[in-house]
Amino acid sequence: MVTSAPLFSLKHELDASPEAFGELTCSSDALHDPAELNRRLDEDGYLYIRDFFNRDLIQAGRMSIAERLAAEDSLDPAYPVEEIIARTDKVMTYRGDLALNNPRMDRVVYGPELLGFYRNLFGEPVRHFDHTWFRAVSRGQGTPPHCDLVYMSRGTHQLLTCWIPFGNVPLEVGGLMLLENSHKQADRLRTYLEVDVDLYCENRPREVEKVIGKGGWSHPGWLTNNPVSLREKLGGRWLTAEYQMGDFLTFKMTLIHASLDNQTDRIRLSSDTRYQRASQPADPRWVGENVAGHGPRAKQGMIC
Ligand SMILES: O=C(O)CCC(=O)C(=O)O
Ligand SMILES: [Fe+2]
Repeated sequence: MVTSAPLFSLKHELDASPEAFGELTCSSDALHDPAELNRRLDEDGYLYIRDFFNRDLIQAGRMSIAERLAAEDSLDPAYPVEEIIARTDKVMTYRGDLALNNPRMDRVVYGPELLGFYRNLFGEPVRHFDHTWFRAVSRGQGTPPHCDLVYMSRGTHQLLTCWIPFGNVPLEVGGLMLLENSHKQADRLRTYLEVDVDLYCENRPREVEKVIGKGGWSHPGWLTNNPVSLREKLGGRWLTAEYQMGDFLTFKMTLIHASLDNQTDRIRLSSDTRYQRASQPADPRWVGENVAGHGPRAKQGMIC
């Protein structure tokens, strides 16, 4: 991985020294050995599988997004649509709407290849959440450090996220990065990991007004806005890769992750979706045709 130019996350310049920054370990060699995959998943908290999907499938998903972005006039007309170059006045991050009613996207994220992978990994029938998280990240934007548990802890915690790039993502375009061994720091992160972003304190009028009155969040779910000082505190390295179309990354609910900032006008496209054993309970916020998500139906008051 060549890191000659400075890299940023949430506008903080990352420490690119070998103690602080490194490359994800690829597990494609163990693809057909579920015992070994599970051993690595427990040890590392993630599996990075390169070259898994047929690129035509990813390219088809990518084009479905390109067409929608072009139709809403988010792309710079000076470039071919398939290059997915943003108009400079467009700021984008989370764009779940782009994956709604999108068969070419569903074909990738809920297709037989990926479900087969999880079936093998879990060793029994699996299910996925019915919501597809999708991101179209424009210049200067990135995702703050967090664990996914705080957004989806009302069912089994033996749930895995799958992050799929829909386009090649060189470092300057800003892909996902994982904090090495952070899944082994659950004791230190206990207060944070107990957060459920849809709970609120009904005995605190300001919180009730924010969550129920204004539809806001009691807690954003982020651990911090400073990936550099977080790493200095917790240790480990920020791990990432020069992702290629066809790759995916899967990881545990308690593994800290964030993204590099996009330093280009190319929009970074990626999905993140969730998979678990079918025999275990699923978080009801993410199940069904019209999911509750983090909307009003998901909010639960408690006395704090
Ligand atoms: O793609 C990103 O920037 C964030 C993705 C993420 O948080 C996830 O995959 O759980
Ligand atoms: Fe996440």
